[in-house]
Amino acid sequence: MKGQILSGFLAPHPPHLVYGENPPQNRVKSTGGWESLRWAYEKARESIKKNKPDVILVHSPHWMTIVGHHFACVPELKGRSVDPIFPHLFQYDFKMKIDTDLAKLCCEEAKAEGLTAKLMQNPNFRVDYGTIVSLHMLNPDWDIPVLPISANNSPYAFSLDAGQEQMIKLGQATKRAIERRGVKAVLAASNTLSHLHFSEEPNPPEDMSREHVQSDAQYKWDMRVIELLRNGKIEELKKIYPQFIQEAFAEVKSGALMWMLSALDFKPIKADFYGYGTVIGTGNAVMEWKNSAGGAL
Ligand code: 2X7
Ligand code: FE2
Repeated sequence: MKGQILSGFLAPHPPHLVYGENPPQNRVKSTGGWESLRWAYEKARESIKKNKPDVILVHSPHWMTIVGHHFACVPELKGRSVDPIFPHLFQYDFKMKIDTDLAKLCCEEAKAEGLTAKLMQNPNFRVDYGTIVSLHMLNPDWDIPVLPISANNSPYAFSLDAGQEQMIKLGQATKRAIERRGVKAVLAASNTLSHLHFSEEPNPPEDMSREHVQSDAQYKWDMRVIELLRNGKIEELKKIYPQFIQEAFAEVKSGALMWMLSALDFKPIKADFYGYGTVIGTGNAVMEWKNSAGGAL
């Protein structure tokens, strides 16, 4: 059977969301916080439980690779992941099953697109917090195999255009690999929108009286982008993307959103908006693109 992408998610990864939730895997405990975003993720969790995908693929900016696009290819990875910037918020004991057959097909298809691609086969690899936070927030039961994909550094080291072009090819390669593997897949674009944040943290970090947008300009950018995405205006989004990235310092520069939209063939799907919230001033939206809404299923 030909595989298919059931849906794609914009699944931001501030470690504060896991910290605020207090799951048993996180050694650091909080009194809560960032509820609007955490409750937005509850809607994503419900959708995943309902659709029962075989695999969740995640593209994270915090697994950055300089040479090529890497695919995790070890049957199980486990260990403790600590956020290098917020180690007091995130010390997470992870354990994940990986669809290694899909990793191999993704790597093959990425090479067929002319990309440099590699399998990551180090059994002691410490998975980055971006991958883990998005996956935990989407499926805290960890009962669905996953496929972590690295963010190649080209949008930063080379140029935005060349970098995004690579993400578009990576998206197409990912789609073909899923079809060949014959699985029902969900894609997670692990990205914050506006990304300038405060340099001082309140005590405790979950003091929500101190949480707000970093600037009105950033907020306006986020709303403009979300409005386009809610209305399926992908071609218009592409036009303003460079300016958004530059002016809002948007984390989507690292490629996850472009990868996901490309895998969905840039269909004008009206994304379901589950919620928006700031984390230390950055703008974060949880959204879902149901592939069936674009007439593909
Ligand atoms: O990695 C992040 C992020 N993207 C946004 C906010 C806070 C922390 O970490
Ligand atoms: Fe980040």
